Parts: sequence; structure tokens; C-alpha cells
Amino acid sequence: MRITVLAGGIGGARFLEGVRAHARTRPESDVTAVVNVADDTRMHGLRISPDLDSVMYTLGGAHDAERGWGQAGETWTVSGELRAYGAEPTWFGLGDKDIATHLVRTTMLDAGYPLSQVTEALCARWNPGVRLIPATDDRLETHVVVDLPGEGRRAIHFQEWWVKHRGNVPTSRFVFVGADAAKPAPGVLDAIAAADVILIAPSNPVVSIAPILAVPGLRDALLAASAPIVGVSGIIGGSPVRGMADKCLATIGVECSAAGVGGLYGPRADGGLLDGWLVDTTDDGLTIPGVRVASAPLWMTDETATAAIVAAALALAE
Ligand code: GDP
Ligand code: FO1
Ligand code: CA
Repeated sequence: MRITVLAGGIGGARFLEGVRAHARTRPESDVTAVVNVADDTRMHGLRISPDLDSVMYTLGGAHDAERGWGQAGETWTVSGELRAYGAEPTWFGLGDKDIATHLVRTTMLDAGYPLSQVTEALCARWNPGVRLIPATDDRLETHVVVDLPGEGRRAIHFQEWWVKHRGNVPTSRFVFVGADAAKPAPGVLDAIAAADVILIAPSNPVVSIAPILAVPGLRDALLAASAPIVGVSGIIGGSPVRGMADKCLATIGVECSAAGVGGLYGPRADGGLLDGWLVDTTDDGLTIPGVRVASAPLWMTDETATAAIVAAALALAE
């Protein structure tokens, strides 16, 4: 079975652990993840790809589960030295091990390799067991329109909004800079067209899934896919579990609930995304016209629990 997953960072990564575990019980299974790149940025001359790295490190067994980003067992010598120089941005931490990844990525990009090939090269070390493809090789960045005290209305990079301000500034909208001119990375459209099932990870709908869908051609490919599309709610009982989904949803005027996000994605029959929507048992009973809704425990506490979530999502696709 060919499974294609749309994924952001840590929610996508943990979900993919379950997809991989499930796939290992089925011979002939093959998993492709189309991963958000709109959190990407350059800091200190280095290209950082937070969501790709979260997925790569998690599936490679190297992630820091508690911190939620970067590698376990990190040291911070280089960041300390940069701070001693007053090198901006001082609010963004880069671990020493992580910096090696960014050095390899930046060197390859500067030599002319596209991000998709760079990702393949990095994954040769980590063996994620899942094919990781960036949604696009082109520049695509989430910028956030905010009102900063004393500075007025400005658009700042998503990392500045989240890491520097923790999202605690008056926020009016998210803009996917570069989206209009971006093309799907090689392999993305094929992975959608050839899939037997397409899963939308319980990733942030506003800043992880929406920028993937903003790449021209991607939404149409999903609409035209012969495979069923099943989404898994990242919101459980009105709570975003972890991360910034509550702030993001409030900004776009969507209720932070499994019903709100299911409605935002919408039924495929209506030009939306979903054939199926899997919600937590605490959200049991919700209905979305045109979408098959089922419930299961959605806490991704470990790989076994997450593989059970994946099995429930695949059952909805049958
Ligand atoms: P990020 O890019 O690192 O922010 O990660 P993602 O966008 O891939 O996923 C973040 C989202 O995952 C959060 O907003 C939560 O809604 C969701 N999430 C995190 N942990 C869980 C969990 O255990 N179960 C479910 N259903 N969703 C989760
Ligand atoms: N998150 C933080 O809260 N503080 C940081 O200093 C920070 C640095 C960082 C470096 C590399 C990387 O891949 C991710 C990093 N993150 C950091 C996480 C990141 O800001 C966000 O959580 C994701 O972009 C949301 O997906
Ligand atoms: Ca992200």
C-alpha cells in the first residue's frame, strides 16, 4: 500500500512514526511524507528547515522529545559564542549538532542542489524509513502581520513571531511569501497521484498544512487524486495539545476544535480536502456534512498508540 502523508514538524513527525510502524506490519508498503518548508529561514548564514529536521531527527531516533525540536544531547557552544559577539538574532538557539545539519544543507544549496536532493542526502545518514519530500524546492516562507508596540503594523518571519514573541503580539494574518511562484518539488505530485491513501497528519492546519496547500498545483492534485484523503485532528477537546495551533486558529477566525479544523479543511465533494476526519473520543459525535467522521483515542503517547491512530485513519479510508 502506498501511503502519502502531508506533515508539519513535531505533530507530523510523531504521526509518521506510527505510519512507519503500521507500514512495517504490511509487506509492500511504502510511505512518502510531503513536508512543510514555510518555517524555513536563514540565520547566521545557515539555512534552517525546522519541520524537515523535526521529521528527520524523530524518525532517525535522534530528536529531543522534551524540547520538541532539535537533537537530543545537544550542546550550545556555538550559540553562546554568537551571543558573546552580539550576533543577531540572539533569540534563536542553534545546537552544535544541529549546526552540522545546517552547514551540510547550506553548502549543498549554495552549490546548486535543490532542497529535495539535499534532504535525500541528509536522510541517507538518518534512515527515516519514510521518503521525505519538501513541499517545494522554491522559497516559501510564512510571514506574520503583527502590530508591535511602538513599531506599528509589520510583517515578521514566522520564527520571529513564534520564538521571539511566543505568538503573544496582536496578530492579524499569515502570508505565505513566495507561494504564488512556487512549484511542487519533484515527486510531490506523483506521490499524491499514485497513493492508495492520503493522510493529513494532526499538524498545525494554519502554519504547517496550509502552506503545503498554498503551493500551486498541490490542492488540485489532491482534489483529483483517486486515493481517499483522511485527516487526523490535532485538536483534542478544544485543546491544541502542544504548540501554537490555538493562536493560529484564533487569528484566522476558526474555532480551536476538531469541528473547527474539520470544517476548515472541508469535504472533498465541496472543493475541500477530506473524505474522512478522525477525531478524539472526547470529540465523538461531531458531524461534518459530506465527510465520514470517526473517533479514536488520538494522544500520540508512544509508537504503539500512534500506530493504532493510523490504523483507525486507514479504516476510515476503506
Ligand atoms: P510543528 O511544525 O513542530 O508545530 O508541528 P506540526 O505542525 O506537525 O504539529 C503540531 C500540532 O500537532 C499541534 O498543534 C497539535 O495540535 C498536534 N499534536 C501534538 N501532539 C499531538 C497528539 O499527541 N495528538 C494529536 N492528535 N495531535 C497532537
Ligand atoms: N524553537 C524555540 O522555541 N526556540 C529556538 O531557539 C528554536 C531554535 C530552532 C532551531 C532549529 C530548528 O529546526 C528549530 C528551532 N526551534 C526553536 C523550533 C521552531 O521554532 C518551531 O517550533 C517550528 O518552526 C514550528 O514548527
Ligand atoms: Ca512547523
